[in-house]
Amino acid sequence: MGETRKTIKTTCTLDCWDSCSMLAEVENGELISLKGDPRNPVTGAALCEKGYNHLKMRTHSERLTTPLIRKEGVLVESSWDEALDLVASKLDTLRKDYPATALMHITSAGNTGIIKRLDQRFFNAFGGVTTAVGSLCAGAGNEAQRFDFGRCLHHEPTDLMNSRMIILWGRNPVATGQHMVPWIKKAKEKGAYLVVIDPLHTETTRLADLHLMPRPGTDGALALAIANIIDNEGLLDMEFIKNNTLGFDEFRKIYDGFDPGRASQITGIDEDQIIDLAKAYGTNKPASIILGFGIQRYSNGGDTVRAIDALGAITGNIGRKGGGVSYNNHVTDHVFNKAPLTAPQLAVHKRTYKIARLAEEINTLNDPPIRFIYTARANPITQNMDTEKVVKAFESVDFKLTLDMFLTDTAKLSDVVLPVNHFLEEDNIVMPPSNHSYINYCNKTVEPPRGVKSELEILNELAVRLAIAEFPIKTAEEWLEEAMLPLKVKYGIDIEILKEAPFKVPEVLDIPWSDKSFHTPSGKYEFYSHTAKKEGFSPIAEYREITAKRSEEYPFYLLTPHLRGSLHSQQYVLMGEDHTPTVYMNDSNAQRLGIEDKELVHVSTEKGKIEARLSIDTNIPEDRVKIYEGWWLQRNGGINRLVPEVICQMGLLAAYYEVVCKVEKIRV
Ligand SMILES: Nc1nc2c(c(=O)[nH]1)N[C@H]1C(S)=C(S)[C@@H](COP(=O)(O)OP(=O)(O)OC[C@H]3O[C@@H](n4cnc5c(=O)[nH]c(N)nc54)[C@H](O)[C@@H]3O)O[C@H]1N2
Ligand SMILES: Nc1nc2c(c(=O)[nH]1)N[C@H]1C(S)=C(S)[C@@H](COP(=O)(O)OP(=O)(O)OC[C@H]3O[C@@H](n4cnc5c(=O)[nH]c(N)nc54)[C@H](O)[C@@H]3O)O[C@H]1N2
Ligand code: SF4
Ligand SMILES: [Mo]
Repeated sequence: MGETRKTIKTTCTLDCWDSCSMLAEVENGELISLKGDPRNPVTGAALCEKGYNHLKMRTHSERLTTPLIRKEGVLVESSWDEALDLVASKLDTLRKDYPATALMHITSAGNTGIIKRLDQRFFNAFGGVTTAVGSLCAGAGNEAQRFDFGRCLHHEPTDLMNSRMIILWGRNPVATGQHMVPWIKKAKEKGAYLVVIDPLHTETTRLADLHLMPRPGTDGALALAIANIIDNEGLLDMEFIKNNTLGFDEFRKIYDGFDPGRASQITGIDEDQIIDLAKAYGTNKPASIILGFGIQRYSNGGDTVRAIDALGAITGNIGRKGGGVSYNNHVTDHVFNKAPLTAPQLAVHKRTYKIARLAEEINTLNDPPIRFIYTARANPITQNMDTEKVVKAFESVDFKLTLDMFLTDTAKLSDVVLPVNHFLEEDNIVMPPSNHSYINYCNKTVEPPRGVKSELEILNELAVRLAIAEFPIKTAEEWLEEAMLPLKVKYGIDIEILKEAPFKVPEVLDIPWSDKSFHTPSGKYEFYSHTAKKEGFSPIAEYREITAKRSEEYPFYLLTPHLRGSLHSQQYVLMGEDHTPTVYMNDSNAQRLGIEDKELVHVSTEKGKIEARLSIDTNIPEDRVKIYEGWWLQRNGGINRLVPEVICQMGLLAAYYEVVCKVEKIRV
């Protein structure tokens, strides 16, 4: 046998801001190492810890390699034929007895590659099932920027080199998308002033020249006060406002009510600091605002993003090198044709459910009720709100099928579990995420473990068993080629070229909105959005208090942000058996409650109670505590037991951080 060491181009498919271009070293069919592909200048040669950990995840001893079927209450190993025959017969019965909408399709972003959308085609061809609307993630901000700009466009991190000031607002890139960090550091070396606005100390706030800590969910008031001060100081860019925006006078009426004193009362930030920040933002141009998703996980989240967008517009920072209000990046419509993968025209029936109210929807959907839940690339038992209610709702449904690599909390509650490929074991394409505009091919690097199938193979086998003609049997490559046809026709980029190297999406302006041609109905930046009004929202950004109020009984805001070492619940499997969450609390609170560091405590909300281990953190303000999300319920985690199903209407977003709690010593 000859020498077979190869370097194969692939891409991290985790739902991260970065979607790193990767290179895999493969020797004699074994994966030896992973590294970043420097041909993508934004993500470069280094991966994050989770990226390198894909090697361990792929070969983890807990990885599922056999289908499981529930028999007499217990999940037992089965053959593929038995499992697929069972699933096919359940699907067949369902379509005979009900409209196909008796099936609920739950997917999330366990893998961001486009081939995964094929299950939409499958279910549309099956008859049209109950599908999700709304968001667990970024939905409110996406809608906000649709109202303001027409769509979301993100400056590339390389553009931070042109910024004199950077405001990271509710985003923690050191933990959640680290490839922005070198550019932030370089910008600082060039003299940029870095402000971080976050109610918690984080890995990122350590880099800040100024860290402001608003009370959770109050940033809208802060932004309106900044607008007020900028106006009073004569720092408005009237030329930009006049030429490129709609509805400024209405917006002015809103921010007139927010003087620094009022904003200070609402946010808990010193008046002087608010004034200094406003003056700094109004004078240091260009200034870039980089918004995170943390900022909008509240019932007022959409309006918060709209109020902050407006700061970019009143100072003329929009469409400018080194400026902008960057949030998300929707740049690929013209190079990607979803239609072959999703085929919405095939659906005979249509019904939607709000993903942020999953349990409520399962419980109340009728005519037909939900009889079958199909979950892929998602772990709703751990990640959706109000775990207890979700568990009960799942238990009430006749048949649950989960496709995953691990026996997650959701898989564990299912009737059939099918083990699927790791992304390194299959072909796929990943569209640009927020941080850059490169499309990346994921070449299959190695064979999957024996006993594992790709999702496409599973869908193919079910389509044959159910004789679904509109789900023709094709390879991943064939489907991908169809979806990428615009790229080939318009730019001559065929799949073989894409397989070789990261490819920058053509016709994307280096600086978003530099042509001042906004995608709103008026073609202008819209402080006042008729579209928002038509859709039932305030036409202008306004500030409303969140519904969660601290009280004597529940004295703390509970923040549950993302952990650096895991993508949601996914890499917690590397942490061993004990998933008792850590709750971070200020030392004076701990003293008052008579709790020692590392002691077990109860954390409770109106929804539920969990056990957690206390970690004293002097940096946390007295009115809030922090627990990272993602800990597995089956291992004593499950922090969403504490979180009620509160929703932000804009984007139908799960308002995860809108909750108050208490912490108590466990008395034995
Ligand atoms: N390591 C790791 N990386 C990830 C993920 C992960 O789970 N782990 N998840 C990925 C996904 S799906 C997403 S959506 C992104 C999210 O990426 P980010 O938006 O960076 O992360 P979040 O943890 O949602 O929130 C960011 C920050 O917002 C702060 N925050 C909370 N409430 C408020 C508020 O009221 N005002 C302000 N100003 N700030 C607030 C939090 O304290 C937190 O530090 O990360 C992606 N990357
Ligand atoms: N309290 C609280 N809860 C939160 C958040 C928060 O900040 N606080 N953040 C929310 C956010 S932003 C998000 S995006 C959601 C994420 O919610 P989910 O996407 O449900 O969370 P993950 O834990 O990433 O689950 C993805 C699952 O997909 C599996 N998987 C990976 N690749 C594949 C594949 O190719 N095929 C299949 N079939 N499965 C695969 C993984 O093993 C994993 O079990 O969580 C939300 N939940
Ligand atoms: S998780 Fe994000 S930063 Fe880490 S390797 Fe994957 S894409 Fe890159
Ligand atoms: Mo997310």
